Amino acid sequence: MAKKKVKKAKAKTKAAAKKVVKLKAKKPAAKKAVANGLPRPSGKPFGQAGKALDGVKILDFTHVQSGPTCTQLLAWLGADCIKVERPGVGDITRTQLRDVKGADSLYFTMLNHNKRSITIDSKHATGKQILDRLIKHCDVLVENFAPGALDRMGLTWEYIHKLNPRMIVASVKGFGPGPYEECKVYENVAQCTGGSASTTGFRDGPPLVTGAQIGDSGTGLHLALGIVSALYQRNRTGRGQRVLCAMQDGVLNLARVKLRDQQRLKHGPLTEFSQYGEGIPFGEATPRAGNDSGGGQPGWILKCKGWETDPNAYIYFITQAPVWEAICDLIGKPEWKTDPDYAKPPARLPRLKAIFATIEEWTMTKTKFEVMDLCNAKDIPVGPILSMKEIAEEPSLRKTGTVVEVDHPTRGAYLTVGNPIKLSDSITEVKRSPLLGEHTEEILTKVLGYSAKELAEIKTSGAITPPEKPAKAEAA
Ligand code: CAO
Repeated sequence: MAKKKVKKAKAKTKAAAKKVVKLKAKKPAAKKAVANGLPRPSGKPFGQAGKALDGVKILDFTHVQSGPTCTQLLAWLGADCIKVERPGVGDITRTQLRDVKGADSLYFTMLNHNKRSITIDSKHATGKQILDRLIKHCDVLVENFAPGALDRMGLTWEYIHKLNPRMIVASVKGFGPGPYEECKVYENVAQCTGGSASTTGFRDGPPLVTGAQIGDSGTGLHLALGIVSALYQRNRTGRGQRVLCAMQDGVLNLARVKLRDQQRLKHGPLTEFSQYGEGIPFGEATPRAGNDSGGGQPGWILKCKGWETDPNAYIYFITQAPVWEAICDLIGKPEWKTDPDYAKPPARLPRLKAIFATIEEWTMTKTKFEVMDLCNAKDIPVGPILSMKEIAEEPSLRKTGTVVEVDHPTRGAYLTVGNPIKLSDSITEVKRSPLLGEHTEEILTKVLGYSAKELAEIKTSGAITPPEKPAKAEAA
């Protein structure tokens, strides 16, 4: 009796399994999807299946440098970036550092490619209604106003999230929550408060800021990653979230090796710093290290042929341990290979200044490009100091789209830096920056669906046109 029951049960299970298999096989979706439920790979050739961020709509409330860097990256990756600007004024950088009279400055054009511009007075009642529609239409709002400015426009997180629960609100601020959160911040303020300036420069000189805009562009870059991550999470949760990048945090993230060194100080001197070799005691904080490498391989900037007249006839030379013997042969010091004072890295540490002086005697007999060729043939890492002129003229950078020539209706052709992130299936085309309000009508009618009558009413309302007396643009 019991055996019969078991047999029956087994037969039932088999039938059920067959049914399940049959049911699964019938599902039409199974034909379209691969086993893990994802769509089948595109059959189009690489670079022809659209852009990575196609379909992502950005309400771009950014200005100056940090925010525009972020939204320009997203626009290059395919997002539709709608830049909202104050009527008659626009992003303050349009007129800053102007080189061509009456034309948008390079400061603006080089940070706002691939975007559309709409002018809206965000404090005007009709302007607010238009913004409400844009909030409902877009996926991400990006802003880098002074703390509280977005709230003062009535665009609090609660308000935005209620209008569009899927909206991601991304902000750059100078500082995160804490004693300085209300402060306005520019590039060099962030470099100083993020730990970069105190660790840059020469020991016997004042702190230095760097030319690379690690506070503005660096934070914009961090913000772009935050936005893409929030978009990815939204696929799962269906919900938007706030993304905050503080410039102090962004700089500190880029200067993290210096916080590493701060903690190493507790355990003794930083032996890879030239200060150690010179017998100068360390203080309480990570010191400025001149041109020391910052990593485990000692390096320094050395003069090359022509340094007397060319301020960039220099090369960064790294005495990487595995190629030490090749360096000795190349610079004509083969005896150093076996000399106990030079053969091993710890023995070299107290002598680095003299070692680099000897290598420099050799580099000064060659141009920086000759040193580059000779060293790389032996796998010795070196970096010629390239001027911006040399970079602008470098053919290989033009070829890869890292330096791009763009045409502009009012300023003519200019050079810009293209997208440094190269995706094989999402090729970047660099399109010129928009003129102020160039796409206002197009966005109002084609994107937001306003009728011709409504457009006429908006035009006379004053929401998209400059006030009688345009607000004065102040220098940043
Ligand atoms: N319509 C109406 N008003 C608008 C507007 C629009 N379309 N766009 C901006 N405004 C208003 C803002 O609402 C704000 O008004 P309130 O002060 O009355 O609220 C006003 O313009 C000025 O905005 P702001 O304070 O952001 O600009 P600022 O020139 O005074 O300060 C900056 C600039 C960069 C210091 C500040 O925005 C800031 O600290 N941002 C965060 C950090 C940052 O990104 N810094 C890097 C800048 S790049 O070097």
